[in-house]
Amino acid sequence: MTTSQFSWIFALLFAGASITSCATATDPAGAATFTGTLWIPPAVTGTTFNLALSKATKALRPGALTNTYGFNGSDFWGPTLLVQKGDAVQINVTNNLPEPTTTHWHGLHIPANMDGGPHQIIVPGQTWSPHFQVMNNAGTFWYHPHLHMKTAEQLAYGAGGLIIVQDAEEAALALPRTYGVDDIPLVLTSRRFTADNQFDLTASFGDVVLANGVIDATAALPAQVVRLRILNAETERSYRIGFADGRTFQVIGTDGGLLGAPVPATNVTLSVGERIEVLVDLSKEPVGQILTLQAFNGGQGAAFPGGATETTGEAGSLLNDRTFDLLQVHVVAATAGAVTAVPQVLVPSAHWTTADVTHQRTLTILESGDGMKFTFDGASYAMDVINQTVAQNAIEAWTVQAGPTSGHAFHIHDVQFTIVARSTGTLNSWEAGWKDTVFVPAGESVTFVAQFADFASATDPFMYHCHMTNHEDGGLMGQFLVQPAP
Ligand SMILES: [Cu+2]
Repeated sequence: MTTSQFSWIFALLFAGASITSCATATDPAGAATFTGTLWIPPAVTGTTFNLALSKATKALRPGALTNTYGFNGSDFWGPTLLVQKGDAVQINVTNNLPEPTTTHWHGLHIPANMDGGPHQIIVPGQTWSPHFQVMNNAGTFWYHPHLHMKTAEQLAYGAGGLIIVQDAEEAALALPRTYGVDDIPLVLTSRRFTADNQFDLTASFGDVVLANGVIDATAALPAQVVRLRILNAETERSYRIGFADGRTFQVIGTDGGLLGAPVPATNVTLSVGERIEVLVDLSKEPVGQILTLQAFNGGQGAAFPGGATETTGEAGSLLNDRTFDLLQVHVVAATAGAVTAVPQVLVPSAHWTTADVTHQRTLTILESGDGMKFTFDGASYAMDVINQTVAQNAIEAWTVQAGPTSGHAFHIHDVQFTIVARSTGTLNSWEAGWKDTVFVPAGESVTFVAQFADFASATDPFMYHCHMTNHEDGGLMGQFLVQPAP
């Protein structure tokens, strides 16, 4: 299906919805609010993809346009790459910015020199053309800049996009999978605005929610089982996502793909870089019904990212320590062939356990200085230093220990892992799924197990880092080589 067909279907949906009143989302600033329509990034298919990153402007608030970045002419964010497991793909990434960038394929299991980390720099005017086989299972992944010390800024301007991997196992399930209709991408972030409507890049926590780049977003969703693919694309904030009416939804997938079976939940916490797929049953909702997806971030305490009480300054936000709206859903008529039941069984996986482990290591996050300086074991990121060396095919347990005052969203490239332990002894039920990013709360540790198979290089490292982009840019990143098996 082409992009224009997607847009056309979505336009029809909205035309049929007769939306007369869209109460605006919470606006704690008390400023004028818009009635936004959730933008669905165009989906592109095939095996050769062209991405061009350029400066743009977007009308986000009354008055001056906001300076943004976007791929392929978008005024914020980029197209969704829809790829098939097993396909050999090439992606031509052209940098039209006046500064260097990189494009990292977050969560994909690919060679280090195709990964788009800090070493694969694309200078202005240049096109970088990585190629790789899609080996991941069906799931929701994403691409974003990874240039050292520029990741937070370039991502904040809007340089990012989703990657949806499809495979035969997912296709065989009775799941909603019509992109933009009953299979909805939802990219959550927030921004603070300066008086002249520009993103305030000194703020680690925004004052205004952007859902797919839209303020006060509303979405017309059909009265049937609907799938949301949610990405936390924040700088630092976590989201405790649930519905205002407390309804139960089903978690069906995590970072690396589908769970073995749906897990019922009324709220799920997503830290920066994490994805989750959920099914929401709207089949019994009357057309015209309005639901609100919210972040239940109040009362979580100062160690929760976004839980501090201050409203101004670098760590302050008007959204801190409160419940706020993410998306308003307007229920419209069901589509033909609607999914009306949640499958009982999804995709069983054989997960790693501690019994499989051939090597273990511990990373300790140290806090120092003015409270914004974090390192792994005292070593700030350096492009020419290899911090860890892993033997190809090793099955390793990594324990990440957070310091006493700040939690971190730990992300490792190359692999999908299984979380086997938290120091609190409590794992959330949906954490049984494949993961590439995990929140490590202040003072706690998390242990995961992964196999470092397929790709090795004596020269090209993979990254591990905190995905809170300001922490990452501040040096909370390391790199590892996977040494070829002898
Ligand atoms: Cu961090």
